[in-house]
Amino acid sequence: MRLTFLFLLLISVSSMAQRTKTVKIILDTDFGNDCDDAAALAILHQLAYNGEAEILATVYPMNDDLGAAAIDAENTYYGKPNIPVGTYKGTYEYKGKHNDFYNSKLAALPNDLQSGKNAPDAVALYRKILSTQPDRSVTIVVVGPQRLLADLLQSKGDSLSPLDGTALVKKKVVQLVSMGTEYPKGNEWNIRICPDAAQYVEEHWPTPVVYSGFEIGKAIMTGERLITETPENSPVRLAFETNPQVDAKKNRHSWDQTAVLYAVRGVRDYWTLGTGFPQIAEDGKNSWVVSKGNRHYLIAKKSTAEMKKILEDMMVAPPK
Ligand SMILES: [Ca+2]
Ligand SMILES: [Ca+2]
Repeated sequence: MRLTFLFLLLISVSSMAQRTKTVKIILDTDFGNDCDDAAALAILHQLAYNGEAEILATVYPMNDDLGAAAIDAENTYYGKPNIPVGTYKGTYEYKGKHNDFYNSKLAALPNDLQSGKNAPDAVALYRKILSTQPDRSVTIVVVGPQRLLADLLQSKGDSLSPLDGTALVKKKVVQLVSMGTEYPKGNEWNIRICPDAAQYVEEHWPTPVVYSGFEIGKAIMTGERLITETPENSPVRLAFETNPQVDAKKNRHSWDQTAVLYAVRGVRDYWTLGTGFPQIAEDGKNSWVVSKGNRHYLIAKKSTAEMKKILEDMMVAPPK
């Protein structure tokens, strides 16, 4: 009797392990200012090849016309030229310079968008995609400033959905993963250049939020294998070759890749989760308050060498 029970238990555990749930992702990325965005999108494509992720859309929060074309070029390189790309059409003045370290180079690779002028408004695209998805099914990963998310929450019901933005997010989104803040305190770029949006999102976002803090990606240097293991037209390689912030070995911190990896795979044995919430000041500085709730931060568990291998294997993997 006991043996039968054990046998059944083993069968059910092994079928649970085999069952892979495809995570529906919208990636919100400030492509161009740092090369980790290009690497994060590459990783997301590899996770999509595995069946671990489905890329519903990619959106660009900056007010220039290069980013959307560069994102479309990388999606095209990975064989997915029709993934929708939305771009910011507003006039917010970010509190930090957004550099074009590689967007013009990537925008020159094959892509049919060519310019943000040909891309839909990103908030409208968010509303359109969310309105067509099953309830509580979409994970949003933001690896840039949170302008679009704050605008989405404050959007009104329209022909795409009668729900206002906050109600639409509450109905359709299961989780927000944010590369932002620093634990236990800091002055992280994505928050600092658009602090009012980050404050609004932290206070009003109606689902659980997991922050992959500055310290998580900072510890993991990746990129050096791109030079020897990928072709010259790889958009990820181009981004790392062009970005002046890489180190002598062409490595850069893995801020955005870690957020994407968590969004798709969860904690695994990579991380554990702390619970609390970030207090975000008007100037974007943050400190974390440890308490109960539905805001979390990643805590590193696996060694940085092991994390580097996991991330870099996917950064250099070819298109399928
Ligand atoms: Ca396209
Ligand atoms: Ca970024």
